[in-house]
This record gives sequence, C-alpha cells and structure tokens, in this order.
Amino acid sequence: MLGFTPSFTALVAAAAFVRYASGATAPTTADYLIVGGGTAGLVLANRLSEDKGVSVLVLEGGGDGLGNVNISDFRLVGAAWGTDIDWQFPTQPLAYANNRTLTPGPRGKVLGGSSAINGDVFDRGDSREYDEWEALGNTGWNFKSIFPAGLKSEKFYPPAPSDNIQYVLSHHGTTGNVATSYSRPSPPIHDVIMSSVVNAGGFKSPDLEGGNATGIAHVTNARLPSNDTRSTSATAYYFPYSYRPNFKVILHATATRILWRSTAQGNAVASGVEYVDQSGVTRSANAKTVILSAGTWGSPPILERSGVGNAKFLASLGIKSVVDLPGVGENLSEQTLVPLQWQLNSSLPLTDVTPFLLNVESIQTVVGSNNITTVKSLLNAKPPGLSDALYNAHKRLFNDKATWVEDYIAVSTPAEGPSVLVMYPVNLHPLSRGSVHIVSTNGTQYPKIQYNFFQNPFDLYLMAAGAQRAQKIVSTPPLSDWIAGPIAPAAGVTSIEALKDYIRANVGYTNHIIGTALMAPRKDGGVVDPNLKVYGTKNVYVVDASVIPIEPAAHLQGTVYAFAERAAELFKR
Ligand SMILES: Cc1cc2nc3c(=O)[nH]c(=O)nc-3n(C[C@H](O)[C@H](O)[C@H](O)COP(=O)(O)OP(=O)(O)OC[C@H]3O[C@@H](n4cnc5c(N)ncnc54)[C@H](O)[C@@H]3O)c2cc1C
Ligand SMILES: *[C@@H]1O[C@H](CO)[C@@H](O)[C@H](O)[C@H]1NC(C)=O
Ligand SMILES: *[C@@H]1O[C@H](CO)[C@@H](O)[C@H](O)[C@H]1NC(C)=O
Ligand SMILES: *[C@@H]1O[C@H](CO)[C@@H](O)[C@H](O)[C@H]1NC(C)=O
Ligand SMILES: *[C@@H]1O[C@H](CO)[C@@H](O)[C@H](O)[C@H]1NC(C)=O
Ligand SMILES: *[C@@H]1O[C@H](CO)[C@@H](O)[C@H](O)[C@H]1NC(C)=O
Ligand SMILES: *[C@@H]1O[C@H](CO)[C@@H](O)[C@H](O)[C@H]1NC(C)=O
Ligand SMILES: *[C@@H]1O[C@H](CO)[C@@H](O)[C@H](O)[C@H]1NC(C)=O
Ligand SMILES: CC(=O)N[C@H]1CO[C@H](CO)[C@@H](O)[C@@H]1O
Repeated sequence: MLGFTPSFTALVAAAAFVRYASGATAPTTADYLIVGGGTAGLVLANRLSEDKGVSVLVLEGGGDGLGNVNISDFRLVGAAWGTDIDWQFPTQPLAYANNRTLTPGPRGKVLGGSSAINGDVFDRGDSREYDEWEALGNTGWNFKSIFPAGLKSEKFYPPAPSDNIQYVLSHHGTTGNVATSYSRPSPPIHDVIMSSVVNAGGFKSPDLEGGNATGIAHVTNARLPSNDTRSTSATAYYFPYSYRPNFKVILHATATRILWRSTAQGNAVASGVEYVDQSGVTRSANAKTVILSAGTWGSPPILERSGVGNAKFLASLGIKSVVDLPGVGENLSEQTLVPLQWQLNSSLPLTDVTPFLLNVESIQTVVGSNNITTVKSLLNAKPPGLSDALYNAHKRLFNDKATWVEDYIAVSTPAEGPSVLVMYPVNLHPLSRGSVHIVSTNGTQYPKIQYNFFQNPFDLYLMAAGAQRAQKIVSTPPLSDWIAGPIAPAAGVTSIEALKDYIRANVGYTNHIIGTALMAPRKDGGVVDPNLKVYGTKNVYVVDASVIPIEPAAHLQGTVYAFAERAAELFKR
C-alpha cells in the first residue's frame, strides 16, 4: 500500500463504503487513539493502520466533507472560511498593531483538517531551518531525515513544456499520497517579474523544493492537475483506505480531556479520552496510547483541561496539576503578511489557474549592506518570552544568511480594467511569541488566543524592510515599465516609518501557526521530547504543527506532512 496513489474512481468507490460509527455504536477501545482527523492525524492513522494487528481510532470534531465543493474546487479557495467546516477561532486584539481585532482565525473542522480549507500551496523550507530543529536538542530531526519523509508524502505531476514553468524532478516525490502540480500556464509577465528580482540583486531559483529555499520560482499546489481537484489529507490518506477494519473514525466527536489511569508524579498514564458526541452526550474511548493531533490551537487546551500545563495557572481555574509544564500553550509563532498593490498598464491574458510566484530572500539581500547595523542592533536585544535556545537559533539563521523574507507575488485582472500586481511580504521567522490558553474547565469553550504580532520591534522593522524591498523590485526594469502606479500603500509611503504605519493598519496572518506544544528540552519550555511524547507522561503524544519549533521558509503543510510521515516512522520503530 505504501506509495499507492488512488485513482479518483477508487476514491469514489471507497467513499461509498465509508461507514462512520457514532453514538452508542461507536467503538470504545483501540491501540492508538488519535484526537483530530486533520493534516497530521490522518497521515499517522494511515501509516499505523498499515499493520493489520494494530487498531487505530480517530476522533474528529467535524464531518467528512464529502461533496463539499468549497473543499474540492481550488478556485473556491477561501469560500470555506466562516462556514461550518471552519472552527473560526476568535483572537485577542493586536496590542502592537493599533489594537485591531482580526477576523477569527480559520482552522479546518472536517476530515482533512486545515488541509481541506487552506490556500492549497504545497512547498518546503530551507535545509538550514530543519537542521535547527535538531540543534535545539531534538536529535534525529534534521533536513536529512525530514526531506525524504516529505518526498514520501508527495505525488508530483510535472507541468507541460508549454506551461513555461521550471522545475527539478529530484526535488519532488513521485510515488506518495498527496497530489501536487502547478497552476498553469505561467503568463509572460512572470518572466518580466523574475528579471526585475534578479536585476534588483535577487536570484532565480530552478525549483525551491529541494532544500535551498532562496530565490524566485513557481511553487506547486496540493492538487490533481487533470481537473484541479484539491488533494487533502483525507483524500490522500483516509478515503482510499477506509475499508481497513483496523482504521476507524468517529465524526462530530469533540475531545475535551485525557482520562488518566494513573497520575503518578513524572509517570502519568492515560487510559483514554473524554469526548462530546454530535448530540452533546459526553462519552469516552479507551486506548493504550493517546495521540493529540488537534492542531496548534486545538491540542494545548486539551492538555490543560487534563492537568498538563502551567500548574499555577491551572490551579487558578481549579484544575489539579498532573504534569507541571509551563510551555503548554506558550511560544505561539505565526508568520505575518501585508498586501501591497500596483495597477499595471494593461489588462493581461490571465486565467483562473494563473499561478503565482514566490520570492524568498535573506535579510542581507532585503535591507542591503548599508542597513545591516540597524538589523544587528535590533537582533541583539533579546526578546522577552523567547528562550536562549530559540533566540540563538534565529541568530544562527541570520549569520548564515538564511532565507527570512518571502514575497508572495500574484497578478489578477479585476472584472474590468487593467490588471493588478499584488505582493505580500512575509516575515518568515518572527521573534514575537503569542499564546493559547483555556479560560475555563468547559471542554467546548474557545480558548484565549494572543498573537502578539510586533511585540518585538525587530518583526515590524523587518516587515517594513520587506515592503521597501517589494517597492524596489517593482521600480526596477523591466517590471517598472509595466507599472501605471501604486494602489496601496499610496505613492510617497516609502520610508520605513511610513511603511510601519501602513503595516500596523494592514497586517494579516498566513495561518502558519506553530510552537504551542513545543518539541524542545523540558528546561527550554519544551512540551514533547524528540519522540513526541509529552514530558511526565508514559503514553501521551502530540503529533501536529504545534510541536514544530522553527517556521519553514514556505507555507506550512508540506512540512506538516513530512513531519507526520517521520513521526509515523518513529511510532512504527
Ligand atoms: C486558512 C488557511 C490557509 C492556509 N494556507 C496554506 C497554504 O496555502 N499552504 C500551506 O502549505 N499551508 C497552509 N495553511 C497551513 C496548513 O494548512 C496547516 O499548517 C496544517 O494543515 C496544520 O495541520 P495540523 O495537523 O497541525 O492541524 P489541522 O489540519 O488543523 O488538524 C486538526 C484537526 O483536529 C480536529 N480537532 C480540533 N480540535 C478537536 C477536538 N477537540 N476534538 C476532535 N477533533 C478536533 C480539527 O477538526 C482538525 O481536523 C493554511 C491554513 C489555514 C487554516
Ligand atoms: C477529477 O479527475 C479525476 C481523474 O484524474 C476524475 O476521475 C474525477 O471525476 C474528477 N473529479 C471532479 C470533481 O471533476
Ligand atoms: C461554500 O461557501 C459559500 C461561501 O462561503 C457558502 O455560502 C456555502 O454555503 C458553502 N457551501 C457548503 C457546502 O458549505
Ligand atoms: C490598546 O488597548 C489597550 C487596552 O485597552 C490600551 O491601553 C492602549 O492604549 C491601546 N493602544 C492603542 C494603540 O490604541
Ligand atoms: C541557493 O540557490 C540560489 C539560487 O539558485 C543560489 O544562488 C545559491 O547559491 C544557492 N545556495 C546554496 C547554499 O546552495
Ligand atoms: C516557551 O515559553 C516559555 C514560557 O513563556 C518560556 O519560558 C520558554 O523559554 C519558551 N521556550 C522557547 C524555546 O522559547
Ligand atoms: C460550555 O461552552 C459552550 C460554548 O461556549 C457553551 O455553549 C456551553 O453552554 C458551556 N457549558 C457550560 C456547562 O457552561
Ligand atoms: C505596458 O508596458 C509594456 C512595457 O513597457 C509594453 O510592452 C506594453 O505595450 C504596455 N501596454 C500598454 C497597453 O501600454
Ligand atoms: C530597510 C532599511 O532600513 N532601509 C533603509 C536603508 O538605509 C537607507 C538610508 O541609508 C534608508 O533610506 C532605508 O530606508
């Protein structure tokens, strides 16, 4: 079954046999109980259930999503946000960005999790970023181990020569589960944009996915090219395998807390999980091993309600401490983004599958040599709430001239009138850290989420530098000849201070949240060890984006798939 990618016919056939248990008929015991049938959860469930002698039970808070075009049709990206397959997590006002309250953070509430509602981009980060996972004390987690795990997850469909898209076949997996392909064809203006990046001191990359994430290139989407149908962790890892008798899913089951057999100090043993079913009835399921895959905002609240977290904080809510782990819910990291728009001089022949470009550069390229002292002085002020270990990792990435600012570049044609060029500078490695914590013992109440964007001045400066860099690329020939003028920010908004104002008023999220159940040594605020086991427990694990310690210079799902494939290898060992 390894490396088998189902045809759509097989997929539909399998779907017809999908039978989900619920209510009193739900299974109540398994070897592995996985909370969350999302991106990472279903990869793990699939790999573990390859062994017929192992039973796997998945509790998923949402439904199956079958037949929902907002999932399958990538042209509808964004339509699912705010619907019933989105958790819509409310977040706190941005204290360092005009106290703005952003629209609730989307997260998939459906089989496939966020892979079912995301922006569909599938890419990977830089080798140096993955090597820093290991440098933090996570033995075995490095580019050499994560890259092949990523290839294992991918089934790449190359573009046609006429699509005018460059790629390197060895940077992609060709026999994995998740279908990847390019939006296509690339319009002629893409060559114009790439030339300006090079003329402004950047690089053209032959393909960003092989561990060198520096340069401008097209990136793949998680999508079948034949009809641009989205590939999710459910279509890739569950539906074609749902016939397995040892791979069971309970839908509309919201896990609330871990149930303990023993809470012996330093050696707590879980017996299973408590959950609320579709009709609001509280039930329980038992397992030898409990794995939380409920996501960066979903997993920490379950730990806290179970007594795993900052003991003082939990005591304030009347929760008895099982493991005192102050890192639970802390260290939330999110890459910020801001849109900049220009009017082009003409309307371009674009289609609804026109791809976009990604330009990833080091800080050194972005700010130029004359501003490096400014960067260094900002970087030398150690941010609050960041451990020495993580802080030093970021300084090493800087000294190594690693990729740090990403420009996501798209061209679109409004219904009437000339085309619009949009660039979205992204700070790939923010120093500011936020948090997610429960507000009561109520198992279905939303947690309190604080992003803390720009708590650290370095992060705001770097976004402004990224915006200035985008303006420089746009004013460099040949692209400059195509520009009719700026739309936003207005002409004249070019100084770092003016751009900071624009960014405070317009900053958004990329949805690449990590870090709230950090994989790190316990003394550094870590929640799980390199085997993904929660400190102080015997059989509780976290396998989702919340354990990832360093952001990739990329969108996140390619890294989550790779991470989950490697996690599965560890469990099977
Ligand atoms: C709007 C959006 C756009 C994005 N765009 C991109 C993109 O273009 N490219 C890219 O690479 N990445 C993108 N990402 C990021 C990427 O999709 C996520 O990082 C990744 O899917 C997270 O995987 P996960 O397994 O950690 O969590 P998820 O995939 O979110 O899985 C968590 C699962 O747990 C379930 N769950 C949560 N709580 C409970 C509970 N208490 N009980 C039972 N089940 C529960 C959820 O319903 C969900 O199925 C985007 C994300 C979002 C939300
Ligand atoms: C998508 O393409 C597959 C073949 O690659 C085909 O079998 C299927 O019917 C198509 N699905 C949709 C929704 O168009
Ligand atoms: C798809 O998205 C649209 C727009 O958000 C929404 O109105 C519609 O109900 C969604 N469809 C489904 C099946 O959820
Ligand atoms: C943001 O809100 C806090 C608390 O309400 C207040 O103290 C602060 O002055 C506000 N800041 C801005 C920039 O409005
Ligand atoms: C990464 O790729 C860029 C662009 O192709 C190239 O200039 C650079 O030398 C590469 N870096 C490394 C470390 O290989
Ligand atoms: C995680 O957060 C905790 C609490 O704020 C902090 O003490 C710890 O140093 C952080 N860990 C890292 C690696 O930044
Ligand atoms: C728990 O929270 C949910 C969601 O906010 C709410 O509907 C419910 O009434 C709460 N339950 C209790 C017992 O307070
Ligand atoms: C836009 O500018 C480009 C580059 O100067 C030029 O080739 C093209 O003809 C212009 N389009 C229009 C409609 O003027
Ligand atoms: C990103 C940045 O700091 N840019 C500044 C570099 O220095 C020049 C003056 O030397 C400023 O004009 C830029 O704003």
